[in-house]
Amino acid sequence: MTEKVNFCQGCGIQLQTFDPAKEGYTPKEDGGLCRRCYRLTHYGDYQQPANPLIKTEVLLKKLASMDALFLYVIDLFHLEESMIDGLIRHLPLKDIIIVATKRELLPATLSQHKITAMIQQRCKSSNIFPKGIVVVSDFGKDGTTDVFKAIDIFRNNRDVVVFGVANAGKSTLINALFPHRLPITVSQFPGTTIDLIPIVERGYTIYDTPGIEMRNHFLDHLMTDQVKLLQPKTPIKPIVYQLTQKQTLIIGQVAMIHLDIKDEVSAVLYLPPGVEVHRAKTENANVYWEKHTDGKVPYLNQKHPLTEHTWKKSDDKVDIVLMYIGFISILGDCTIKTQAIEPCEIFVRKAVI
Ligand SMILES: Nc1nc2c(ncn2[C@@H]2O[C@H](COP(=O)(O)OP(=O)(O)OP(=O)(O)O)[C@@H](O)[C@H]2O)c(=O)[nH]1
Ligand SMILES: [Mg+2]
Repeated sequence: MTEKVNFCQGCGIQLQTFDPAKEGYTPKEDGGLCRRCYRLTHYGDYQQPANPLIKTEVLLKKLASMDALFLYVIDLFHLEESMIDGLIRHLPLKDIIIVATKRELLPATLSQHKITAMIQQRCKSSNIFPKGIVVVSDFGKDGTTDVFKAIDIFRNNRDVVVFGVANAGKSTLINALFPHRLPITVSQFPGTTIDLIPIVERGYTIYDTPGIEMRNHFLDHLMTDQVKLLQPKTPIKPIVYQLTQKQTLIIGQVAMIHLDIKDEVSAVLYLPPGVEVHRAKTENANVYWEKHTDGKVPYLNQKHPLTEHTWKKSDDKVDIVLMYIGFISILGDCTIKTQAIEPCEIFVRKAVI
């Protein structure tokens, strides 16, 4: 007789009742959730899995072997962080629909047309040509009809795979699509879903999948409270600075952005409300950095060295992207030099808003 294997309905891990120290433990044989999901859901108590159960390469290979419609979930506020390097190489010839989440975090004045164009342009530069783009908002609740419509048009009798980087909002989206089901566990921490979760609904199977990790995740270097502060739940209120001469924006304890301004520059900050920004004359910035940044949000649990970069400003309006934090739009003539502690990646792109 073969033993029945149960899987956690929150994260997809195989359940076991014999070793509380190991992953997938549940005290009850038929409990729907592992202890990690139970504690996360009921007490907000996060425990990082010891190892990702499925390594990214293995996961991508598995996805490549599936004949399915692929819903690629991207986080609109973290568009760049949502892009998967070499996606088309990993998943060649797949039918892909982009589902862009967290729309409500961006300004309400940004039109649907502009958002779609921005996604299309970013995808094109990575050779991704999706069959369709659906924009959802408000934890997936606003936009489910459009997601189902896209599935119905492009599924062609196949199953559906929901994939994307960690924290993009894949599980939240699936919970919004099927609100009558026991919810899949979601959290502010990357790596919540740890194995494929098949959901049979509407005559097909839709799979939730673990986040694809292409890089060292900045959030993994932060204390728990910091991770929460960087995950906005309500629209971002842009903050505008009019700047002249040599000015530096100091972002928490992670980065300095030095602007050498010709005439006048406007800097629009799209950052989560908890992020602490200090503005200083560039000549005073290093002193402030040395003496006053301790404990400024975001801060890391360890000291890290600063890396420096000078950027060529190709357009009049560019965004300085602080990966996993937010971005700063710069309009006007200036040179940009950035200094950031190592896990905090920065780069400059053509402005998206
Ligand atoms: N503001 C906002 N936050 C969202 C939205 N959708 C998801 N989130 C938040 O994003 C975080 C990650 O959501 P998850 O659904 O767990 O993301 P995931 O892609 O399943 O992540 P992994 O399982 O780690 O790969 C959580 O804090 C969610 O509350 C949204 O539409 N708006
Ligand atoms: Mg998930």
